[in-house]
Amino acid sequence: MRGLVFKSTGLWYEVFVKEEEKVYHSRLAGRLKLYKSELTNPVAVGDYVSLEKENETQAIIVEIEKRKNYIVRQSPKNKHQLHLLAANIDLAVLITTLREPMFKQGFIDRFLMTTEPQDIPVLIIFNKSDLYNEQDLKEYDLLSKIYKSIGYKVRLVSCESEDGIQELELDLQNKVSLISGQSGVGKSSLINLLIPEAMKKTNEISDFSGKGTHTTTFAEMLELNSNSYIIDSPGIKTLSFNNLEIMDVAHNFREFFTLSEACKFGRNCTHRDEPECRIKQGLDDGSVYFFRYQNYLNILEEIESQNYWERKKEY
Ligand SMILES: Nc1nc2c(ncn2[C@@H]2O[C@H](COP(=O)(O)OP(=O)(O)OP(=O)(O)O)[C@@H](O)[C@H]2O)c(=O)[nH]1
Ligand SMILES: [Mg+2]
Ligand SMILES: [Zn+2]
Repeated sequence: MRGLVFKSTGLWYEVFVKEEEKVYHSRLAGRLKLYKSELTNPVAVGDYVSLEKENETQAIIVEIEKRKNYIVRQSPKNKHQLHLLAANIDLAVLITTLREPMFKQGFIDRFLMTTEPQDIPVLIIFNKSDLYNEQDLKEYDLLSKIYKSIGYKVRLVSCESEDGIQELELDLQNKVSLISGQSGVGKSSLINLLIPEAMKKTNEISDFSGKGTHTTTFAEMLELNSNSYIIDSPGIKTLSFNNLEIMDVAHNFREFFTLSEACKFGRNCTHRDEPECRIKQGLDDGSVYFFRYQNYLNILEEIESQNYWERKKEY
């Protein structure tokens, strides 16, 4: 049987088998468990798998189909491991807000480090527009200008007033979209607006934090309509890049990569102290945004400050 993993709780996977219109509560075959792997979990939401039926409700995952793409993140628990967040997605939706929680300046660019290597289209959403003052709206204008000019889609919405939600819904048609973002930005609120039936369920399965909010703890795929799916995911606390090298970062800043053709050292230029660097020229002539360059330098600095031997050590 072939099935689609739509929910993963670590040990168990909920797998939907289309021919039977049925969900199997599934475990991984022992040989698929990855010992000493750098991945914390071998199967993710969005994966297509082969199942062996155990009984009417349970099955064993015996094979994982080749993925079109996937998103990994450094595991929050072990920095030497990568957490596989989702597979086979058509759009990565990053929800941010300029208000509550406070906007982290480098966060968008850090997030893009997880989607760029796989060329996954990204939609950046600024939520909670109902709370923005004039200053915030100006900041939004600047940020949307920056990211649109680089080739990302940007939207201003409010889950409270529902401004921009209809347009956003159109962006999600006929796709599998992964919704991510820091905790509290409104991922679940958005999903509850788009899929009202999801609300009751979310409240049942989420941890109750005691502050009147529900925190999503597992990734889960939900049906928007017959050909559109969205994946809710747990809030991102921090994004670190133990797994990246300096050149990976340089190549994953989209506009830097394009322009680096004109750097003296071409694709090997780190755009810092090299002579005749097109990116640094761009800072002067306005073709490169300082905001992006600054975030770029911050990521490089973080990677370099990690102890080299610790990074290379066997685990
Ligand atoms: N004012 C305002 N509040 C919002 C908006 N969207 C969400 N909120 C509130 O923000 C809080 C957090 O929303 P959630 O949807 O739970 O956030 P989340 O991103 O799913 O958080 P995690 O599951 O912890 O990652 C809730 O109290 C929401 O009511 C909005 O557009 N405007
Ligand atoms: Mg949530
Ligand atoms: Zn350069």
